[in-house]
Amino acid sequence: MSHTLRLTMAQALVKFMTAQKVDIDGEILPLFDGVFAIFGHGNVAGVGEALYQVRDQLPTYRAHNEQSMAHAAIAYAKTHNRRRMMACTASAGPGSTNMVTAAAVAHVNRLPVLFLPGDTFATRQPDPVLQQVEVFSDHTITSNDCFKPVSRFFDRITRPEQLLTSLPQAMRVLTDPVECGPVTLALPQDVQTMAFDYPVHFFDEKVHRLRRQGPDQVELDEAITLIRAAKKPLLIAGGGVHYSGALKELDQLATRYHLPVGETQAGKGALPWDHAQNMGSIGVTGAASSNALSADCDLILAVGTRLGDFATGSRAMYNPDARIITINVGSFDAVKHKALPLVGDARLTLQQLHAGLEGWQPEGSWVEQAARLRAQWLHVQDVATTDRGTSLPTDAEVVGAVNRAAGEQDIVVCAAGGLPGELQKLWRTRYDKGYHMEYGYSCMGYEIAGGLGVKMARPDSEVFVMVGDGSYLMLNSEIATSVMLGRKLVLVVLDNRGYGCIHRLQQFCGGPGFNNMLDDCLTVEGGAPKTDFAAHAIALGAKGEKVGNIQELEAALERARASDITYVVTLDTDALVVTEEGGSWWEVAVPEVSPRSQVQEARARYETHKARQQQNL
Ligand SMILES: Cc1ncc(C[n+]2csc(CCOP(=O)(O)OP(=O)(O)O)c2C)c(N)n1
Ligand SMILES: [Mg+2]
Repeated sequence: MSHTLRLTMAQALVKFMTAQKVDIDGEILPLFDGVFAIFGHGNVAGVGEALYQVRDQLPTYRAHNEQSMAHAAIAYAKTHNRRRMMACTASAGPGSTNMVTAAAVAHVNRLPVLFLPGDTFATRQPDPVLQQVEVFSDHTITSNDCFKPVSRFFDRITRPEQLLTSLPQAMRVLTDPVECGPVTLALPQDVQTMAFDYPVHFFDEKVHRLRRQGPDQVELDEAITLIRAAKKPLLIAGGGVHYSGALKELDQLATRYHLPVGETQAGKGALPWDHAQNMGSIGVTGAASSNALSADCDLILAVGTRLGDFATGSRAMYNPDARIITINVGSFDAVKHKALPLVGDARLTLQQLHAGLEGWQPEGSWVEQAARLRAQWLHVQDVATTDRGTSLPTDAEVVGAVNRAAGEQDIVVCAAGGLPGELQKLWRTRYDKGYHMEYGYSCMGYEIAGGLGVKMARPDSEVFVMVGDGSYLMLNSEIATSVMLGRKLVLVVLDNRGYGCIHRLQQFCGGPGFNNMLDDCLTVEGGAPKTDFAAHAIALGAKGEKVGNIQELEAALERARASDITYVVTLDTDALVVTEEGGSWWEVAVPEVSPRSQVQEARARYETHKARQQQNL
């Protein structure tokens, strides 16, 4: 009996992928749910032929843009809390470099995607081939080297037998709670087609399980001592709470010890909005309640968060005298902000903290202050999201209408523009996966493609994609894919005729309206045309309509819900009005010298905030 199997490198790769399984609460499922592919020279003959052979176990999805198909793969993995994932293959050259931005999105957000870019010939015999970037001084470099800084693991498979050692490493990274992120295997097109006698056991089924690392006893004891000394604690919940599946543990800890909880963009939904300990979002686009508590607390327990500038108000928001404890599965994040690191899986660590805090509780007045601030913030949300009946609604009013239309198990998706701020402040998240925001890279063009990935992961949920005119125009190709695959989305396009949030930021920094809103740009006489987003979506095979106010939007959302294909509702919105309450300073550097007095004034404000920030460095 032969103990080897003669396969091409590409055939071995996809066969190996079909053997990878994951254990989710006792259910064994394929780890890779499919492959997004746009073929071209560099992957059609090798990888393409191999994918065809396994199409029944590992479906191939043809998308319309390499960057956006990878966004869909990212959103898919995020919706599955990194337990299930997709691969993306593209042709050598432009097809592959189109995926580099998406690799960065996956990298920043620590989400697993297997990137399989085609690469130039390893033999180099036909060099230079079509789409080959020639580096004069170094022939080992190809355009796929661009993936290196945005991959957690990179390899170029220049011989078929390299898979034997490379694929286990790739799987380690894709399934490791700390290192999790994009993996790139660059596949020279000739090597994809080369055969090798692979050992049969290489293709044995492998079941991956989430590794849970408990906290170190010394770090745990130190943390418990510190918390016991605190009177005014605040817990910050980040994305790690979701990925660890620590929702129940968070709820129990927060409830038992009356801990106020602020949620980051990635953490939102860790507690349902109506949980008594949920103080709303925290940070630059956070709730006034969480932010006020962060300025006054004596201890911050940061769980599963990178503590990025949006969560910390560029380090100027928290009480500089507060101690910070960081519960994080990775030491890289745990040591930030002069914190006491408590390295470990969030679920296990919260369980052990819970047990160790018996008998402790925060000061009564702190608990009361938190409850009061929470009630005030809920009132702000109510007011901001109520329809004022105008023909130019604010983003907040649209958020309110979509939130009311969304059911218990539905999901809102967003990434860039003014909407992430309004959504973070105002969206009432009913369950853990109800709020899908890509705000690690905040990549314009993630929204629609991301919605597709979410829908593929949760076909029974209605997926509401909220997107600005700018992001829509930047990358909308996957509307066609959503129609083609029958993965229905509801898109709400907020058309304020330009890059509204950047325009406001420009004004805040003392700048004149310049090159952001369409009316402030170089255009032909008569100005930039009015884009008909509904007609555009219809042209791609979706349904679409334009509405004139919130009341009409609510009615259109009903029709959108009833539709069985992707449905686009567009409306004009106010570019200037945003929710003033809540929020905090965000460091954006302002010119030190300028002939404009507005810039000089903005610079003076900037320096005041910088002074406060210094106390927290
Ligand atoms: C790929 C990418 N390019 C540029 C930016 C910088 N940027 C952030 S928001 C924004 C404008 C977004 O416009 P729109 O989608 O219309 O939303 P609005 O700001 O009007 O709410 C820009 C240019 C980005 N985040 N991503
Ligand atoms: Mg806009």
